[in-house]
Amino acid sequence: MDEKGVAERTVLQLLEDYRKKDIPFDRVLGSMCTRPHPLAVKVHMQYIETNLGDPYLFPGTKKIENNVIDMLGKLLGEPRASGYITTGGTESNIQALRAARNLRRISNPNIIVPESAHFSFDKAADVLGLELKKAALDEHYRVCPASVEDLIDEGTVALVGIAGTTEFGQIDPIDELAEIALSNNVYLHVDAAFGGLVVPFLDKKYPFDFGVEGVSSIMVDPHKMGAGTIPSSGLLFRYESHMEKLVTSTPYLVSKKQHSLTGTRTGASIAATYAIFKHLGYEGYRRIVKHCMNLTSMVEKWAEKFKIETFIKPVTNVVVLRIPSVDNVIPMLEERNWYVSTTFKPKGLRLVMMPHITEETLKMFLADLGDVMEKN
Ligand code: 0PR
Repeated sequence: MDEKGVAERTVLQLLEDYRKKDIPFDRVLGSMCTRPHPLAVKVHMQYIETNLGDPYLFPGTKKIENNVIDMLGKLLGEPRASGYITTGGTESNIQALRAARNLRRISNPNIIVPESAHFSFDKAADVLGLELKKAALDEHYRVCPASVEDLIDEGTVALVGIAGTTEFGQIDPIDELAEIALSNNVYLHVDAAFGGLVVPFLDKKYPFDFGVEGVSSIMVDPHKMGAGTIPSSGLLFRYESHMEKLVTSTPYLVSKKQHSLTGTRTGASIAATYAIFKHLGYEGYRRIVKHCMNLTSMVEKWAEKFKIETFIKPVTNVVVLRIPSVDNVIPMLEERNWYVSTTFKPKGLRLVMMPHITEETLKMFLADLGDVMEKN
């Protein structure tokens, strides 16, 4: 900061220049975020002053949060689920595992996650003092239940399954994990950050939510496939008693307890999530998912035509192409103003077909990708 401020228009000009350096979503084919729905943006601005760190002052906004949790509970198979809206998938995963750890309170606790788990679990394990055990995957990059079973011991406080893995969009066999969890009396958390707003709207049905007995908690991020504003992730517990393991008392406030990890937290993205859930309904999300799955099929057909393998037959709207020297291809695509991503192990070109991508954009991209590969 300087001693003297500058005119508003100067500041806005400075910011416009910075913003121009960002990549517009139309050129992004490798991100799990998307342009928020215009209604979400409008409502976000209307609720910009709200702080659910103090629900006593914002009882209306608190009711909205409860409504969003009810809507998510209904979508995910348990209308009576308890929960709250966190700042994102990372906070949701940390908090779910914190509840699981606090339920047992044993020394040297460990958790078992699939090898495909998002790095937020590394953070969670570090923050919570948990040993992180990684279970092997099968040839379709789904977690191998036998490997999970092998890793379980008396220190295991939670198992994790993923519905929509970060790299391949794959869905773990949650029903098989649930059986293992039930027979070993262990907590099961489902990371549906990406898939929670995809899987329920696919033609093919997958058991992944509270409909599966043995699933203790689920999280899903409206700021990914929900087209909500950042930050928005729903964390849901089947039993209120599990959520109560997150309670911290807030003695000097009028509302006497908090479950969230953060204190001050925005109600803006929560109201925005409420607005789009109400506005789009299941029908709207089915339409969005259909669009994204159509794009996914377009990529698959293109790959088939050019004899390029996909590592798995896409299950959700993520396609990973086996492309030789993919690391050379990325900068060549960047030169043409396309932004994609790669998987880590095995290495492939990772395309995420998000709602902001149109058929025209995809056709232009695939033409450029073909061209670049020929030149490489
Ligand atoms: N769980 C899964 C399955 C995820 O894919 C992610 C993030 C998280 C948890 C953590 O969520 P938050 O980032 O909300 O805390 N997945 C995306 C990824 O790593 C996040 C992302 C989104 C990264 C857009 C880059 C980007 O441009 O790919």
